[in-house]
Amino acid sequence: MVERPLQCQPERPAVAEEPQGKDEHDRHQDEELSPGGEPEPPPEQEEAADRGVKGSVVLIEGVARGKKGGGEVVLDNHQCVFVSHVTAVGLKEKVAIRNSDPVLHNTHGFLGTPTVFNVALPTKGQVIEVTKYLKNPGVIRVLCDAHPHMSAWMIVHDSPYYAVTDDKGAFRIADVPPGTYKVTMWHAGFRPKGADKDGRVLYDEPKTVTRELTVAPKATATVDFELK
Ligand SMILES: [Cu+2]
Repeated sequence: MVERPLQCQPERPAVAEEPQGKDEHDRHQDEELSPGGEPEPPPEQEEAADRGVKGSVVLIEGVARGKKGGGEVVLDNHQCVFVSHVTAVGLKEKVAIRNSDPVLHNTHGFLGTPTVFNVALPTKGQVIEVTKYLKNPGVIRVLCDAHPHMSAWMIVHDSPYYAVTDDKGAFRIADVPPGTYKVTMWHAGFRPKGADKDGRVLYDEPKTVTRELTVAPKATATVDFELK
């Protein structure tokens, strides 16, 4: 089997012959398209048909007791994007970075300005655990030092009571001890605001919405958030 080297650039489709009857305007449009057709929407703007928002993080604050965190996140460098674009993890839960590509990725996490972890993964299939570097809760911005277009978010929470919304914008957090809590929804921000010096699209500031929620013993409580 021969693998083509992965270039981490949007590739142009191979064109055997010049299409007939196209004017310059059409040709220019073709160049804007990715090989699969329409460019994908940026992950910050993913929205389901019923307007559910994927990739928001829901955090229950101040839960000092309850379940043990058994979560595990593997942040994959796959075809030159981070999978998943938004992840969440509890302190002391396991976090690893994987490279599924035959190119060097350098995964670099920042909590504000300081670096939290910075790992080079030159080899396909390589996995490096970074759990020990995650010492504080917060929102980690993850970038690739080798590829300016790669970015992701990793939210580190102080308890195992968190969730990332699914394709429909839904979430579920199990085994919450009865009580009244603040529940915060975090979203990366979705209004494009230009680009940084490396050409990354920048969005407005991440958004948070906090609600109060009471969980009765052995009952299911629901909470809705709206992004505006
Ligand atoms: Cu990379």
